[in-house]
Amino acid sequence: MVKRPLVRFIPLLIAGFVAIWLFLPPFIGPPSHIPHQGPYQFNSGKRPQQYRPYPPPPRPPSQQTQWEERAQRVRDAFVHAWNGYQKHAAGWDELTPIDGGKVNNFNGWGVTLYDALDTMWIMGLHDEFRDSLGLVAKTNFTLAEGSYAPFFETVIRYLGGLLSAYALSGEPVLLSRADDLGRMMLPAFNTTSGLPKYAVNTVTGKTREGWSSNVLWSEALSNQVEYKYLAHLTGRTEYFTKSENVMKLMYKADIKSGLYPTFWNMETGGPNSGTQHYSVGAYADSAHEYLLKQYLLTARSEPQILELYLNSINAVINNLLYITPTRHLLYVTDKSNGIATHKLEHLSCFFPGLLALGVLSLSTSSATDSASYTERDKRLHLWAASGLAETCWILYHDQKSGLGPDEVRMVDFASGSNTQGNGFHTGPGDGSNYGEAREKEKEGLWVTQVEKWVKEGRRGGVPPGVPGPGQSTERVGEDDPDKREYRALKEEYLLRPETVETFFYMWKLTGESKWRERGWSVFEAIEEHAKTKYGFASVTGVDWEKPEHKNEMPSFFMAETLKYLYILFRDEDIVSLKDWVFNTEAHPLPIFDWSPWEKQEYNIIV
Ligand code: DMJ
Repeated sequence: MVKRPLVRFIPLLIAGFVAIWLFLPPFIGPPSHIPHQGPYQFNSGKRPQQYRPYPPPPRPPSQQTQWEERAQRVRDAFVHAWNGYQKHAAGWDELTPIDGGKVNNFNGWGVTLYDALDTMWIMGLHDEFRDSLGLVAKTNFTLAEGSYAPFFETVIRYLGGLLSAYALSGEPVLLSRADDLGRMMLPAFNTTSGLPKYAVNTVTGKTREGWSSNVLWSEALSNQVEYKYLAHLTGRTEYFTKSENVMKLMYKADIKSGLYPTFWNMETGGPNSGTQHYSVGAYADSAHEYLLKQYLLTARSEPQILELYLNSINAVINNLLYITPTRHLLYVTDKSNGIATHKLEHLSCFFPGLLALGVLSLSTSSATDSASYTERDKRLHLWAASGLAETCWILYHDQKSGLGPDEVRMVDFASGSNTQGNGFHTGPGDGSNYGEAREKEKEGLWVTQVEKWVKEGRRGGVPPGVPGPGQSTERVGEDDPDKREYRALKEEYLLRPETVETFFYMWKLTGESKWRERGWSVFEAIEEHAKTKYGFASVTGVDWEKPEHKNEMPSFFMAETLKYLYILFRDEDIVSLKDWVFNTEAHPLPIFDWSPWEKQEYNIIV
């Protein structure tokens, strides 16, 4: 009997298919350690439609102008720090710059590399960039049982770094890892309210609290630009919905005063009922930032966010801004249960930059912005930005090293009537004339001074606390530190970016060269006092001729401080604010518009 040839091969074919089905998935699916969540849900096959071309890599500085030469000096500093890290700490989180050692303090996945990737691209360090991709490709973001990745830091540094490097270079492995990490961090949102927990074990999905059982405002509201962009790139709905749920809780909280508290309740998703603390510094800072930045990133398609930003920013201006009595230094402080601490943190020096970004990008006549944004807002925000930026600069300029302290206590208007003899008001319970002191203190509220200035005929064209055109605050205090009207509470400079970040935005907004000059003097001070054989070190003793090194080089130095200085000095607008929004770790993400199916899927009402 003659067998038909095809029929003879059927059992063999079936066996072949079964073998492929059994063995191939581990090689083509997501790494097996990632909790398997099924294949991508591209929402009935509708992938994002608006692909933007990757921008051509920026050219390195031409060295034909003084500023291009200065940009080149910053690039050299970056290379010095990178070489030290690569040689002595590759694969570890951070370099210890005094002894050329290494430390794992952010999950042990090499945070410095992730934070530095996009800066390399922007600086035109393509060999360094390419050489780093191998390590990224191999990373699986696992953690041992009992270890946890802090949600906020992991999102802003690792996820933000990957997404930005992807947006700039188009290297697919960066998006692939961003998607892995984004998914592995999602269990943070699995709480009663949906506010994110402090930290996650990326393998088991277990979560844990941080030092506070409350949710900090900055931790709740510093993931939306990353997760929304990731949702846009991958089409995965849950990236959008989980992160947006935090925004919904903010709208629901309906804070009439506009002052959004620092501490939120994990169970209810509303403000915590205990201490009422308001700040733009630690624990709150980047939440302010993400209100405006979300609005801008998604091409102004979510107007509710702009309203929230303006309400909250105006409340900060009305309640947390003060000036000092003689030097008229404008500063932003925090309040606990109505009592101002009169502390100014280096961290808060991002705030004038944020105001400047608002003034630069919002328009009182555009169809989208003008529903909430008024001429008065614009004027007030510009004044506040100029005055606060001036004070942030003064904190550097007054010090012998030229580097700014991490935290200061400002002299307030009540000083003198209720002091310890050193010019500093000591707060409640330290004298019988406390009520009188509180009244005097209120006089120092910036809005009180602005109102007075208006009533008295607007002398000088700008209110107290704001330098007039061409004016600069004098450096003081070499002979007598009390003349400064502040004293340092933390005398260290931790290589932080906030002040030079603000210089960058002020330069873009005003075009006044003083912001570049100031940036240059900060850079020179960093080179002089923070440079070590292996990299750059945080320092202590900013008002000494020779500050002491601390054995740490935080990853944000290469992500933020050097990047902002570099783009401040470049003559070319290499990362235009028309096209890019910087996350809170200075990772630029491209502005995108939700496509019609996304608006429908995510219920974005325009
Ligand atoms: C950075 O990691 C980020 O800017 C964050 O939002 C707060 N501060 C540090 C640097 O100071």
